[in-house]
Amino acid sequence: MKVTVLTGGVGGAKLVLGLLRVLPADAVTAIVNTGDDFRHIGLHVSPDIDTLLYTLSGKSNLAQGWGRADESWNFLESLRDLGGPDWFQLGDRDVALHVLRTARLAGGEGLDQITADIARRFGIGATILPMSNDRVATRLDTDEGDLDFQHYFVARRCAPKVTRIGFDGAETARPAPGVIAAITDADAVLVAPSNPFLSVDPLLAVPGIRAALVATAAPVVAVSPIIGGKAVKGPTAKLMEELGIRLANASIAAHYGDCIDGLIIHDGDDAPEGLAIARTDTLMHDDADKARVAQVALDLAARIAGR
Ligand code: FO1
Repeated sequence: MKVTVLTGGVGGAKLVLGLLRVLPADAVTAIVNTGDDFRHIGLHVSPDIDTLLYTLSGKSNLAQGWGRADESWNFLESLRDLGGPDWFQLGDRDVALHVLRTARLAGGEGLDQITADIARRFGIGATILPMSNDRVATRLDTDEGDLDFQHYFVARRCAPKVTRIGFDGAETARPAPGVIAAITDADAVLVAPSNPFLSVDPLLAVPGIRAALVATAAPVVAVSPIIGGKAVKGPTAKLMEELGIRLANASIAAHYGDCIDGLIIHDGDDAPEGLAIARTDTLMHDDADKARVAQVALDLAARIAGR
């Protein structure tokens, strides 16, 4: 049984963690959004990859939702004292990963190779693939002008009103090695309950990924990010309203269209027509919740495949 997950940040990492409780690690591949990546004080930051690396290795700062647990902030304090930017916080332990990644990229290695090495060092058995080794940058047209993702998300706390989302570089980006095969050769493909517009759309914008989802013989099951008629965290609800999209599972199903065959929805929420549905409590608080949501998604995939 091989399962591939398309994922963004925290919500996706929880689903992958759940899968690792019900499947052997070598059966799981995560294809990760890199549209949030940017350069900050000369360092290459890959937030969604790092959220997955830290979550799967038990190093993540759960309270903060990003970065490492057990962190210290000497680098940031010194940077601030020197007049450097402190709006984007890099902890001391986190900086080590950023310095190494940046140096290895400058030496000509691919983000995929570097990520695989760090995953191995962290003792992670699952395969973690960036969606692309090429630069794809999520940008937002807002009432405050054109913003890159981190300036919108962190510096401006998602306050600007968004009129359009674009993915710079996507047209010419190539899927990272192994990405298309991971979709084509999987027994099931899951789309994590990450923000469909900010975290999953960058993946779908990389030429070949959407087509692979449509063409794969594997059932493709998305987990809806809507819980109790609301978006559980982050800017999803505000963004959907600004883009004129109703906050409903029907909108999520319509947005993914023929990319998905099934949708996992939260108990009591609206059930879109025209695709296979399974219900569960999709709020993933503890490890048992994560395993349950993962299992419900796998069961729906098996039902769609007639297994
Ligand atoms: N998010 C914040 O809200 N504030 C930060 O200062 C911040 C720093 C940061 C450093 C490294 C990293 O990998 C992630 C970081 N994040 C921070 C999270 C990140 O901006 C977003 O959560 C993701 O891009 C959205 O998935």
